[in-house]
Amino acid sequence: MVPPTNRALAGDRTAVTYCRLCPAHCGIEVEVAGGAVTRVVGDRAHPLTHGFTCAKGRRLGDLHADPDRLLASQRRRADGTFEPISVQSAVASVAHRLESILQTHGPDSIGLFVGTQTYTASLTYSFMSSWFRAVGSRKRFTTVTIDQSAKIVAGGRLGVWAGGRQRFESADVWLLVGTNPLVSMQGGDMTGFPIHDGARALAEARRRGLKLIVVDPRRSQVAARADLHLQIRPGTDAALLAGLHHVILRDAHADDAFCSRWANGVDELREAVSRFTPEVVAGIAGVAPEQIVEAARTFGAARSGMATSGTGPDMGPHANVAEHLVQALNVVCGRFPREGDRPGGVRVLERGPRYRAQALPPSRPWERAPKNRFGASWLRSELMSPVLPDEILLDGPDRIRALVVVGGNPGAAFPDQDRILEALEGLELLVVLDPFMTETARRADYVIAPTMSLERAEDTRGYGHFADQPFAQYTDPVLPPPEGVIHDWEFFLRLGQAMGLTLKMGRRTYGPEDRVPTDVEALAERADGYVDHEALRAHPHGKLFADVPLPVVAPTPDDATDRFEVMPDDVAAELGDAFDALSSTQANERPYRLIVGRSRETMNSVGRRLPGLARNGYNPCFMHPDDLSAANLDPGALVALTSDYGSVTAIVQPDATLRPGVLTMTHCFGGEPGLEDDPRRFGTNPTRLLSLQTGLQPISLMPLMTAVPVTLTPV
Ligand SMILES: Nc1nc2c(c(=O)[nH]1)N[C@H]1C(S)=C(S)[C@@H](COP(=O)(O)OP(=O)(O)OC[C@H]3O[C@@H](n4cnc5c(=O)[nH]c(N)nc54)[C@H](O)[C@@H]3O)O[C@H]1N2
Ligand SMILES: Nc1nc2c(c(=O)[nH]1)N[C@H]1C(S)=C(S)[C@@H](COP(=O)(O)OP(=O)(O)OC[C@H]3O[C@@H](n4cnc5c(=O)[nH]c(N)nc54)[C@H](O)[C@@H]3O)O[C@H]1N2
Ligand code: SF4
Ligand SMILES: [Mo]
Repeated sequence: MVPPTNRALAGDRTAVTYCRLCPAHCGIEVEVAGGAVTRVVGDRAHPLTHGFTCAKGRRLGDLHADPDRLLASQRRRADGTFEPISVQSAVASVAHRLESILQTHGPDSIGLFVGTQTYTASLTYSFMSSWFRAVGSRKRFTTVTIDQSAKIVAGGRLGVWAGGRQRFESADVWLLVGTNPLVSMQGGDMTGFPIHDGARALAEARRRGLKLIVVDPRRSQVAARADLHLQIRPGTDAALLAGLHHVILRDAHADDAFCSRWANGVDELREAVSRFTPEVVAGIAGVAPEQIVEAARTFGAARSGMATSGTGPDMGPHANVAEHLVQALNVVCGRFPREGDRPGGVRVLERGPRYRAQALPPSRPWERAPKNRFGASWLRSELMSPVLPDEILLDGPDRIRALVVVGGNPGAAFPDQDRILEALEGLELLVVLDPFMTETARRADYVIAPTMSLERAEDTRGYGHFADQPFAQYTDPVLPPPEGVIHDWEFFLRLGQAMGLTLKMGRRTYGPEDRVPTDVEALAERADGYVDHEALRAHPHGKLFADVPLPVVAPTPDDATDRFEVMPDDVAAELGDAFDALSSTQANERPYRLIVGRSRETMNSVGRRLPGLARNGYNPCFMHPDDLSAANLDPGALVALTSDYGSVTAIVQPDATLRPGVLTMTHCFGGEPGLEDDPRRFGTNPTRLLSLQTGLQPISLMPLMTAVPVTLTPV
């Protein structure tokens, strides 16, 4: 089903390409012998990554050749076992079943869950989205809303700057709150932190004088390289950030000119943070008052540089208000590109936004957005993912009866594993596109076996905002795809055609009778940037295109009157609640706080089963060595972790970079409940400790995923 490409893929050779497991897109060289990958090394000629790779990238070949990989699509039999089927019959059967559900129950009875392995695949996202638009359903979910939905809420209440973000590359200071980009490679629009060979970029920046401030309960890889590390108690970010605002306003570090032109509510902010003196915050967050003052002064006194954040504050108990205070630091200190400045990110393969020196007002889309049958809002054309299980399980005329999951494994990744598994089992039809029989795929009626990255032609379109230089790269497929697999994007096109739908993408439409393009054609057809596809293909290592225009911020329009709202009433009320909750002296009977954190060896669940990749083979529960000895535990001991909601068993290991009292365990391990419950072999799934019922954030309905109170008992 995969159309033949026009390049010879046979023979032993070394191919130049880039890794697509995470947004860093590291240049790699792939040695191929006998049709399989024998070695992956960094591409030293890559203009941005200079040969840098990580352990999981170097195991890409093993991931493709994994003996557990699905080489054909699967259909579930009546007895629950699976049988292989051809892609043609899978497309036809899925189309038929979806059409019948569509006819009886309408488009909103069909759901789509978009996982993280779609984001770096060049064509999947647009074909999948246009298929879903053609179906006419609004029940779209992505991992973004079990991740950092606080950023949507904060931007919606504060407003955003139309001039883009400042550049790390020319900043004097940078504040990272609960993000570890040297491991997560979360950069670009998310944090502005360079992700291409980030350690080297950071070292260079510090040599020219950049001051790095990191807020994290763990001395993470990036915290270890910071000028100032505030090793706070988990979940106290809102208080710490309020403390930074307190000192910045008190010591006159605010950018008064910027605020008086662009911001409302600075007096309300001053009032709201007045209680958060360095001494009070020190008591809450467990760091010295001098550190808080120093962080505020270092940030406030700099000329440029932003405050940015990751999952740490956004998965915590006061996520929306903590994230609001992060973004508000940039407003109060005027940390945005002005007229004539160059904002961060350079697009080469697509046209970027038009940057203007102007505030866009709070949009509060949830106050106007349509609501689902139990009152949850659509934001950015998706429903907040935490409501997915209820959308399936709670009765109603537009209940989701069929779900398509692509590049995701909600059965492992979703908070409250029991509930999501119950929901997946309650569907009339579950279709999962995944190369592996995951917890999600095992519950599917059809599992579609897709190509993997080295079998696809792709380009770096969509990632321009992650690079500070005009970089772009195209890659041919390196390996011929196994016979029974199909590109994800092609599955959606053929499914649409089988359902009689026309897919619309920009100027291009694909109707039921149209020929299915090759991936090279499909990539070339959507090119609308500064470099045409032929030119791009001439540079296998990728290229810095010197003649691509660098973005510049246009002047403020004469009629610009919109302003940021730095402390609206609802945020002030939430900050008040956070103060009360955080300063209450009542001891929680669960003494430890379990926090989130990514491992370098895995990309969510990708790589968890590759022998020798994850250092221990499982995901340990790390704790401070002093906590380990106080609890009389040896490294490798089995313990039970219990939250207010659930209980798991895990293996403890020491980690002196943690703040005492803090436990950390990476997610997406653990495997099939009941079948793979051995934590030493399969690891532990921390989502079993999380609740979708209680402790949800307002608006986003985000559950508590970090700073989770737990008890630990030896087993
Ligand atoms: N190697 C690898 N890279 C990945 C992923 C992966 O699984 N593996 N996942 C990708 C995905 S889906 C995402 S969303 C991004 C996430 O990207 P990041 O948010 O940068 O993720 P982490 O590297 O886990 O960094 C989060 C940091 O927050 C800290 N933290 C935990 N709780 C708190 C808290 O209460 N307050 C504060 N201030 N800090 C806290 C943790 O100690 C950790 O160092 O990474 C992406 N990149
Ligand atoms: N406890 C806890 N839970 C968390 C988090 C946490 O920090 N703590 N983090 C949350 C976050 S931020 C996120 S984003 C989610 C991650 O949620 P998901 O994105 O759902 O997680 P993954 O397990 O990485 O799912 C990716 C799936 O894609 C498959 N895959 C790989 N390559 C391809 C391909 O080419 N095509 C297709 N179709 N599939 C492919 C993989 O086999 C895997 O099953 O997890 C969330 N869950
Ligand atoms: S997974 Fe590793 S090698 Fe691949 S792009 Fe990300 S950092 Fe680079
Ligand atoms: Mo994520």
